[in-house]
Amino acid sequence: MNGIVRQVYESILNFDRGVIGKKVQEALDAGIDPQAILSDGMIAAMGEVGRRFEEGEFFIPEMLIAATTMETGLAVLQPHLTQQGVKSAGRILIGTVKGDLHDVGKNLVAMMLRGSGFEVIDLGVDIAPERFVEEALSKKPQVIAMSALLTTTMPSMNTTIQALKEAGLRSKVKVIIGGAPLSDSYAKEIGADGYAPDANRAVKVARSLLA
Ligand code: B12
Repeated sequence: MNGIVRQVYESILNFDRGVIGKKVQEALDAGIDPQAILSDGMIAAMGEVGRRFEEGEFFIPEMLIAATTMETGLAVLQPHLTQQGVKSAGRILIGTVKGDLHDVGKNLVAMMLRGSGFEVIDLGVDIAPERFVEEALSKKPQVIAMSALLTTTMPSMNTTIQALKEAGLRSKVKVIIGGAPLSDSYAKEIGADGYAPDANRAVKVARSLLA
């Protein structure tokens, strides 16, 4: 890993919110690809945070502060990841499902979608199926995007799809899903229209569904 990218990675593992923005800027100034700063520096560090949590070296507070450190770095990276001034490609409603508070990945997906010209309405975290339905009725999105990071909250995606059907909305919106424990086969199983393993591919899937 490049030296400065390594420092970005380490500032997340050291919870160094005061330093990460500077390190990201240094990496950008050195001409390093923003995507590499994101995946090799930041996303890789969150993977390591997860590993340490599993090993019992990190606890909830460490996961939380690592996530805020990543968000601080992302704020500096954001303008470089997204293209500006593209016309609206469609309206997307996004949220993390009921019972789930993880939002770093969702925020990244929302950011990339916005930067690619979509109008994104971010409902936040812990969004119940009824709330997705209510918001879909009033905001009339073309796409509903759901995020889940826990195996225990994944089933809420299925419940939401059923609720959309009951409300007569299923044929009017495309549903895309994502989050670390999910897969293409799970998307098929619950009848979602698309799945993507990362934010870049989320943009591609949304584009192809609306093409
Ligand atoms: C940070 C973190 C937390 C923070 C979250 C803070 C926040 N604001 O988000 C806090 C401390 C709150 C937390 C709490 C818990 N966590 Co946690 N957490 C993590 C950690 C370390 C990182 C997640 C992250 O931010 N990753 C970085 C982002 C960029 O990646 P991502 O979320 O996967 O998103 C990408 C893709 O998945 C995709 N994507 C994501 N969403 C969407 C949506 C769509 C539509 C699409 C197309 C794509 C897409 O694109 C994103 C960008 O590339 C993970 C470990 C890991 N390796 O994932 C554990 C992890 C997810 N947590 C875990 C657990 C167990 C918990 C707790 C239950 C712990 C506890 N005992 O209380 C609680 C649950 C709280 C709750 N109700 O939600 C487990 C889950 C195990 C499982 N399989 O269910 C993990 C895997 C850790 C582990 N290895 O054990 N956690």
